Parts: sequence; structure tokens; C-alpha cells
Amino acid sequence: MISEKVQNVLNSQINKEFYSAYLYLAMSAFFDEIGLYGFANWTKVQAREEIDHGMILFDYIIERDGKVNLDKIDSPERNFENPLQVFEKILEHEKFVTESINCVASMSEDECDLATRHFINWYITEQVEEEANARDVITKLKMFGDEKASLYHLDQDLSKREYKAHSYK
Ligand code: OFO
Repeated sequence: MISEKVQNVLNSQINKEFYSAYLYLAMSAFFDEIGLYGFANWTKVQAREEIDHGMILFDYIIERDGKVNLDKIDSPERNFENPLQVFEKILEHEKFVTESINCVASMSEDECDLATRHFINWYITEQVEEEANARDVITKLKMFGDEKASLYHLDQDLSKREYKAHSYK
């Protein structure tokens, strides 16, 4: 059994993960519209990973005999300008998610819920990777400036990302 406080932060985290999926899908649609199909692929794969993140939390709450509460998912932003601006938004969003995950960790400590504290470590590690991935693309985009050939090559690179189902066990 989990405490109500831990249950609430876990449910709220499910909502954030599904919102993340929506946000990445909106970004993917934008990249598709402007013909950057590799960027569209990368963000679409990320959206699928975000759904996995939400589902892992969903399964965990049930495993701990808690109650899943699914809240409404906000509409994602859709006014995007260019790849650099999108990836800066990604980094900003992932930093926000990292803070939220850290709050789940500290709440589970406050509630002496060591199982949740252990469970959430998977997300803590995942967030380090997600922020680093966004930062990596930002660095490259800043380096290229308006150089179309380099953007084309980066697009080719991002088209190689493949979806692999995430699981924490
Ligand atoms: Fe689920 O990590 Fe991104 O948002």
C-alpha cells in the first residue's frame, strides 16, 4: 500500500508523462510539415517513450495496491518556429520533468516509502539522459547556424533513432 501523498505525486507524474508524449507529437507534426523527417522521427520515438514512462507509473501504482487517477491532459503548445527553438523547449520541458521526478523522490523519502524511492531511481537516471540528448542536439544546431547541408546531415542522423520499449524491471 502507498500513502495518499505518494499516490498523488505518482498520479500527477503519469499526467506529466502523457503530456510530454502530446508535446513531442506536436513537435513531430511540426517537423513533418517543414520536411525535416528525421527530426519528426526522433520526436515521434520520444513520444512513444513518454507513453512508456506513463505506463510504468500506472503499473507501479496498481502493483502497490494504490488507486490510479487519470486527470485531463492539457493541449500542447503548437507554435513552433525552427529546430533550435523546438529543442530549447524540449530541454526546458525536460528540466521541468526532472524537478517533478525529484519531488516524487523526496516525497517518498518523507513518507518512508523506500520501495517508491527505489522505483523512482529509474526515472532519475532517465532524466539525465533526456536532458543530455536535448543539449546535444542544441549544441549541434548552434554550431551549424543556417548551414543547410549540416542540418540535412543531422536530420539523417535523427532519422535512425528507433523505438525500444522502456521497462524499469
Ligand atoms: Fe518522461 O521523460 Fe521526458 O518528459
